[in-house]
Amino acid sequence: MGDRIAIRTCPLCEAGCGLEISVRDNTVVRIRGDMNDVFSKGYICPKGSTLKQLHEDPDRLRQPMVKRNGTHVAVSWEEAWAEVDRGLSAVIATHGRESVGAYLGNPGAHNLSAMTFNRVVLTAIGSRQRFSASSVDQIPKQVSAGFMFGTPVSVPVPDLDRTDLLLMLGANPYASNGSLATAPDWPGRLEGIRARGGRIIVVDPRRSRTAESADEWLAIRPGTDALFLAALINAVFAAGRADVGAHLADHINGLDDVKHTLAEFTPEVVERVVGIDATTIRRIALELCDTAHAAVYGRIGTCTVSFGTTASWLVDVLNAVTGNLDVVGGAMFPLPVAASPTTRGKRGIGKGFKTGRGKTRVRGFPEALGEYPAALMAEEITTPGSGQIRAMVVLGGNPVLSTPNSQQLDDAFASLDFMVSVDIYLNETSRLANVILPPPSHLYRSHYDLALLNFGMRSVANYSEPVFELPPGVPDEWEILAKLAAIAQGLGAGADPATVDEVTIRSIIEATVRDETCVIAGRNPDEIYDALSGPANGSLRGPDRILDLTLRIGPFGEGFGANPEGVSVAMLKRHPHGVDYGAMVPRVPEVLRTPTGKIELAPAELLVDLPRLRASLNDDPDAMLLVGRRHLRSNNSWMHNIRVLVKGKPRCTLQIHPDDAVRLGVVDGSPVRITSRVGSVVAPAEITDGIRPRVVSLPHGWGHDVAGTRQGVAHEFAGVNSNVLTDHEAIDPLSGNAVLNGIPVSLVAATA
Ligand SMILES: Nc1nc2c(c(=O)[nH]1)N[C@H]1C(S)=C(S)[C@@H](COP(=O)(O)OP(=O)(O)OC[C@H]3O[C@@H](n4cnc5c(=O)[nH]c(N)nc54)[C@H](O)[C@@H]3O)O[C@H]1N2
Ligand SMILES: Nc1nc2c(c(=O)[nH]1)N[C@H]1C(S)=C(S)[C@@H](COP(=O)(O)OP(=O)(O)OC[C@H]3O[C@@H](n4cnc5c(=O)[nH]c(N)nc54)[C@H](O)[C@@H]3O)O[C@H]1N2
Ligand code: SF4
Ligand SMILES: [Mo]
Repeated sequence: MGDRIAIRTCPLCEAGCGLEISVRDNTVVRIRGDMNDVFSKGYICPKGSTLKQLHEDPDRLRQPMVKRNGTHVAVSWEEAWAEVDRGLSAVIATHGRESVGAYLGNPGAHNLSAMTFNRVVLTAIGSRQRFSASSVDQIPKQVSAGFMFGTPVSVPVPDLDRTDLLLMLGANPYASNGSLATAPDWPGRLEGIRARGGRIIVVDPRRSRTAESADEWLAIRPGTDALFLAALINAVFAAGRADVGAHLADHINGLDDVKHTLAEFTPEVVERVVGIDATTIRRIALELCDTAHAAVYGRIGTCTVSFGTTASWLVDVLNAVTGNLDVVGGAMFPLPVAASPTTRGKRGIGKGFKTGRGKTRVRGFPEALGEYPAALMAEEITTPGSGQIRAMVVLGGNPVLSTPNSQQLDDAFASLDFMVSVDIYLNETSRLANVILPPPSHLYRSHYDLALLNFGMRSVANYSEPVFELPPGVPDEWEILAKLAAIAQGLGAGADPATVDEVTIRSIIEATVRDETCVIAGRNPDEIYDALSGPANGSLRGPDRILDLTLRIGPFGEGFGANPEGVSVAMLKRHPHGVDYGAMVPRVPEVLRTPTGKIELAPAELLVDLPRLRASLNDDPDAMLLVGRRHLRSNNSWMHNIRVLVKGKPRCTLQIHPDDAVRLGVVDGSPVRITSRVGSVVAPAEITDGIRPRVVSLPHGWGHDVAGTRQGVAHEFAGVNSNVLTDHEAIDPLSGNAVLNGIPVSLVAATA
């Protein structure tokens, strides 16, 4: 029998590459890049093909696990649900709904079930104790975008394919494949900039692979990007070159405020702490003004730092004042195909964005995007009092490795009355759960990148059908989430996920037809329901049905008859390689959702942190600081059980400059003890001049040698957990994001 070819989008990272999967006798024989994918055109990284190994990994859970006498045993779904019902109901009955916390992990952003049903679980739990990987990642960018442009997904992305100068801070797309700027083959797109005679400047304390391939590498001191950006903006004003462009002139507030509030941050004032000289800062400021198509882009190294929100804000201010915001080849607003906050509602104006609608129980830290800082999860669990978290629901996350002060969180989770993890592995976090509910392998699920395409460099849409049909009795991930929601709501272990699905879609339809700006405003909800659910539309259910609605009311949507050629799930099924509606287009003012209908260049909510920025000018430039890094063959903490991805040279090493190594008496490969305010680990030294002196780098997502997990390969290549060192007290005050880069540490040579 010949091989069957299945086409699907890779769910592992933000690049969203098209995969061509050859299947023979219900087995994957090969995975390669889909040459016909409208966006990725055959590009794939080494992780993409390992969906086969992930699918076949014997350690990947196929059955629910329940902890009995301290060890996890496989049980039937019925037993697992009964256990969840007992555990959750008891905590809710005794301590109330506020005592149930939830943590949502990163893979949920790449997962259609999670994108559509995680919120159903949260609503059913009905507690404000919500945490997610967002606050160890991108929430600063969402907060700054929210205040500037009106929604937390109004994030400008660099128009890589048409820019001639890219200033990139704290990102290493050669390893990460890009983030909050969705496009496959970032490396190829960067090489394209240079091939057309453009320039790339990389700002990074490490000479990353991306820095190596750039025209210029600026080895900034960790945590000082906000000062660097402030000085660049200052220099643009000082040169009399600030010009937002005629296209923005009528749509912007706060230009003078920016000029005045940043007047003190001259290149000469910041150079000592930032570690980049004033002449270079002034030169780059002018280059950004002089180049017709230039873009500034910042990612992890500008977000997961003490001034994450300020740096994220200043990236867009710099784009604006150099005339590069919302222009081709600059930083542009994506136009996602599925309806999103930037396309829904009234065009050009909105309610705007707020934080602080709630405060954490223990220290009164303000909410952002409906959640609290992951760094503060532990204290909410361990501090007694009304509202203390006594149960946790963890959805596709591994916070014991991924969030600050891991040991503290590990202890806190261990002290809970009840914990449930929806996870494919028994790992460092799920080992602490009373019940683990495993979704099926990714190849059993449909897919659409509902979240990441909000940041797409082109308006593309790809829908993937499941590669394999789910065996009977095995629930899809959305069914697990729907049932968990039903149980949290008090409907019991016998509740039917289909009922939750029905209630959910009905309420989404009701809200949609009530929205007078929507293409289906005022339509009969039953008619819309039938159009989505009927046999003529493939009898869609679950996430596919919600997706179909979202696509059909989007800017390119079928509109329930309004635009018969438009996009829908059915239409995308006819186009397995995706549909491409083109490159980004200028979107101001239509994209804005601020109450003024203008871009707010100097929101009061962001200016409040400037005194702290000023104070940081006095920081000791000689302090030893720890930063992280990513590797192309890792994916945060959870792909280390795939042997082809971890074999070879050990990767969990401490990169250290030769001068520091000599001073400490450390040779290549010898163990170094790294100690921070909260913890201490030992890792082998990797001596390299590709790092700034007085900076060391350790990757995150390692430390797989804890007891009680079931990840044989990861255990063999354990490494150490860098988040034992990161400090839960170090939080960006504007967003609640954890500081994961620029951690003060001390080093000593350890004995082997
Ligand atoms: N020091 C330091 N720490 C960091 C970072 C850093 O740069 N430095 N980066 C941070 C960033 S950017 C992020 S996003 C976070 C990530 O933080 P987390 O999301 O908490 O961690 P992951 O390692 O992504 O863990 C994902 C979990 O989901 C499970 N999983 C995988 N696929 C699925 C699925 O389809 N369904 C379900 N239900 N589960 C699944 C995996 O087994 C794993 O347990 O880590 C952060 N931590
Ligand atoms: N292979 C692989 N791909 C991934 C992931 C993965 O774990 N592995 N994770 C995915 C996720 S969840 C995310 S969020 C994205 C992240 O994507 P990126 O933002 O590209 O993340 P990194 O590759 O960690 O690159 C961050 C860079 O910032 C530098 N840096 C550290 N501190 C500072 C600082 O203070 N200032 C400046 N300017 N630079 C600093 C680091 O040295 C590092 O080179 O990657 C995604 N893609
Ligand atoms: S770059 Fe990302 S999406 Fe593309 S194959 Fe690799 S892991 Fe998958
Ligand atoms: Mo992330």
